[in-house]
Amino acid sequence: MKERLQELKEEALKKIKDSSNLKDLNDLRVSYLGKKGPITEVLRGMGKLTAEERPKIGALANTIREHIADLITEKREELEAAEVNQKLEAEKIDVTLPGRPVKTGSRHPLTKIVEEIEDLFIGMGYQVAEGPEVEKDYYNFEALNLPKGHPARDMQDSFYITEELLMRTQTSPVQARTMEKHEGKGPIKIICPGKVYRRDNDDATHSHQFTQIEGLVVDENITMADLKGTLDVFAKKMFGEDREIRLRPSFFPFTEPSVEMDISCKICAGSGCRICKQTGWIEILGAGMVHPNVLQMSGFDPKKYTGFAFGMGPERIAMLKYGIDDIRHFYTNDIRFLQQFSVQE
Ligand code: 2NL
Repeated sequence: MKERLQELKEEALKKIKDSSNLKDLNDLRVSYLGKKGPITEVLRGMGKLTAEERPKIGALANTIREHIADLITEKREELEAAEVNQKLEAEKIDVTLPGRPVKTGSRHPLTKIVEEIEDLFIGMGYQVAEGPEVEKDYYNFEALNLPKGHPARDMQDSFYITEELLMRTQTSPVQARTMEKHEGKGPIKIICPGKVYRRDNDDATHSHQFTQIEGLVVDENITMADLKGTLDVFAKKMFGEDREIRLRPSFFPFTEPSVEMDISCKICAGSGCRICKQTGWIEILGAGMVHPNVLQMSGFDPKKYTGFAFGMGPERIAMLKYGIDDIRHFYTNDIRFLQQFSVQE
């Protein structure tokens, strides 16, 4: 029996020594030290021993058991340490490697132009006003001196939602709403940026959805000279102090008189080129004195109050300023296009 125990001990020690992972080691622990293990098995046969031998064998069995348990613990610590080291080795990071660049976005060129124009007018005491893109026929047309059946309504084929609701075709309804809110009392000095919608086929210069910025000033004694002075400041701040402006007579149903404003062409300095179509001038915006009917309909007394208004397309402004040849670049989000405007701010 003593020999059998010694044999078991040798066998166990060898197996522990050879075990290469924690699972095998645990299996060994269960098999040698467990209730169904070979040592327990040997002890079960102790009944056949003499009273003298019995405690000796018992003591030996216990010593062997403890020895095996100690060795398993020792081996486990060794294997655990090896596992940690292996993990550390495998997950080692080189802190001297350069970091991955963080991709930052940038403001959209159109957003930049709109904000630049907003800032410019805020600097002249204007407030920014916004309104709904789904608009009542009344504010989009009626209140702007475009009654039902007016031929100019065809000029801007619209997306109608119901008889009385449409996608706004201009930002003027925001101005009409603002005037109505003022209940006939001036002054009003606002600019209204936002998306507008027209039933157009998209091409290099047309889009069914685009951006507009309109301005409106209503007060006593506002004249065409105020309009011209304001637009001159705008043109020079936006395109350069060396630019000239000129006003040409035009027509809009909501202004009388109406004008279109050109700026002098910088590319050819007036001598004629492709951009200015050989004229030396580039059309920038439309404007005029607010039509008395428009003032009246929004609750202002046209005998007491006058006003001027203007409207421009930021896409067109940006295209001229940056030499962009296709309006669709603004909406298709080609990263190569957008990144050109991504300067550090
Ligand atoms: C253009 C022309 C214009 C206006 C917009 C306006 C608004 C009110 C009253 C009177 Cl509430 N006028 N807006 C006036 C003249 C021209 O836009 O070519 N835009 C791109």
